[in-house]
Amino acid sequence: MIRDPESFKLLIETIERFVRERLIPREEEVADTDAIPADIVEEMRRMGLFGLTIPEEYGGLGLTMEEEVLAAIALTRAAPAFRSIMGTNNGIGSLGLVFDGTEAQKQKYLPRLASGELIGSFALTEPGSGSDAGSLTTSARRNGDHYVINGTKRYITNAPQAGIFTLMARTDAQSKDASGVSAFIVERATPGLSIGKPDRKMGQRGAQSADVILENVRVPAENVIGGVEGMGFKTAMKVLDKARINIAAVSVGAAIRILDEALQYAIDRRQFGQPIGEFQLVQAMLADSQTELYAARSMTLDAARRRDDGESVTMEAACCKLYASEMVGRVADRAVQIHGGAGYMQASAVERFYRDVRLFRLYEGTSQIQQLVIARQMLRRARR
Ligand code: COS
Repeated sequence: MIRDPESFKLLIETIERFVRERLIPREEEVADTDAIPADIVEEMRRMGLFGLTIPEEYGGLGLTMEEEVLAAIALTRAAPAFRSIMGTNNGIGSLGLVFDGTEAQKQKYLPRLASGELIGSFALTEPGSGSDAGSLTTSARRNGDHYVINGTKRYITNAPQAGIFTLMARTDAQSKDASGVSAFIVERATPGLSIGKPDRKMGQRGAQSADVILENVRVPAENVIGGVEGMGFKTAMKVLDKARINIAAVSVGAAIRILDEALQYAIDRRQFGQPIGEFQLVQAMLADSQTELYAARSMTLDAARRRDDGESVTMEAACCKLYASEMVGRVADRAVQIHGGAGYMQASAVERFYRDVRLFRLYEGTSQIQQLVIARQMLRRARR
């Protein structure tokens, strides 16, 4: 749902200009330094990009899902690392609070997340628990009006920059499954919390992730999200349902950029006396990419609109994440192929995107987890 087409058009045009004039020219610098330049982060803050999805009453723009998808598509025509720095505040790093936080928790943290003063991060995965998120072992033991948290969280996006973590830990030591998990807001400055060295990844340089290590970290009981124990896994799943539509949109945005690069190369590059884009075998790669991109964009917008209409979209979100993240992998592969040897060189944007987009099939649930979620939902709906 687009609430006010006129002002939304202005927002998208502003984002597109920012991407074209400010972000794309700095992509190589980001890849070389593995960081987003401070002046760019400051501009993002001023533009309100950290609070796109945070409700207006807490200082954000309160975008609907359809608006968020269109904004994400516009933003991710630049290297995905740019989107990553504000991605957690608009997604997994704030949604737990937005969905299930108490009013006091929302008042305390959401305005600072919306302004970008604070970076929010989401800590679910552990060394021994990835796809099987319900088996996590980080423990939170109640001690008076505090919990004492011990454990390690792994591959946590924006951990080096984060001011707060939405962190899932086991409050019921007797349980082994999702039922004993609670969600906490843990502040970075809490004694006993430390951050590992930034991970060295295949791609997405500039989007940092790291371990979060908790050694006897004392967190006030009032920081249990929603104030109720045992609801943390459900909070995490609700967060991921929404975030998966966003990753689908991000995949679409990246695919648009990658295909633009391939198309331009097919026009400029001449072999056998003509632009390679005149050859039917190259045209087939362009056409397949365009078709799949259109399909992914259409389904992502459909899921977003359904969500805005109040439908439960667990299955549709997983369908979009699965299809769009696989689609952008194929598009990136063909773009490298169209570039030939030039596409294998680090100077080319498609080489970098080829590595960057590989992550979309892995995080926020692998393709195989999406298949599992889709099939489970199909069976559940059929049995009703
Ligand atoms: N929304 C709300 N509640 C949900 C839910 C959703 N989308 N999905 C599951 N739940 C609830 C279930 O209803 C169940 O509650 P009840 O016991 O009251 O019925 C509870 O959560 C446990 O669900 P389930 O039994 O399906 O959990 P599983 O342990 O089988 O795990 C998967 C389900 C595999 C789907 C889940 O662990 C998952 O998504 N794993 C991937 C994690 C991931 O994406 N990690 C990426 C890192 S985070 S960036």
